[in-house]
Amino acid sequence: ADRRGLVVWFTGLSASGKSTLAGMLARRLESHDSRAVTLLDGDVVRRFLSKGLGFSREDRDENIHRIGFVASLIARHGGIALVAAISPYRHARAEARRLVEEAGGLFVEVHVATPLAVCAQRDPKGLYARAQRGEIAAFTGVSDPYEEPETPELRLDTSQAKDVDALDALWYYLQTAGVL
Ligand code: GGZ
Repeated sequence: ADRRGLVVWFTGLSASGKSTLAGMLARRLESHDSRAVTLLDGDVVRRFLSKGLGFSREDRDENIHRIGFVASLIARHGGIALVAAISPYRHARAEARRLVEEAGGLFVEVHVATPLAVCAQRDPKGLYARAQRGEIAAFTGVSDPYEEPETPELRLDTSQAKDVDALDALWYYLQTAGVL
């Protein structure tokens, strides 16, 4: 297996299952891999590292740039970073990949491709309902863009599989790709 630093970057809509999968992967890695695992969850990052940033294109790009930078530092030192952020813009994801690869890390982009209708149906925080009523401007998938990855390393749809099965598919990918 490859002992280089590793970044697994989960991109997808709000409520697509990014944080759940990243959290499950973190727990599995902690019992199977000696490397330190850092979880960078958009929700948490926005309370600390990106406090004060909003959801304009400029602010989202800044948020992704910061997360990509931190992930690249972790990768440089041989660690594992798991990122869960909508990261709706292709060019910002590509830049994060470049930062990580320049730091000698491996970058695995996972598109959590749960359909919008399913995410909006789940609506755990009521954000889709509020966005549909026009109470939240620029909400991804409703009134703001999401640029789908064209060639992600892996695509997972959590409406088609139980979370644990999606995790198994991801685990299988990471092992067969030789990154673990
Ligand atoms: C998208 C929003 C918005 C808007 C608040 N658009 O599902 P959540 O609630 O818990 O996670 C979402 C989070 C998105 O932050 P990210 O850092 O992942 O976004 S980005 O990568 O685009 O920078 C959602 C909540 O914040 N949220 N307003 N307008 N999501």
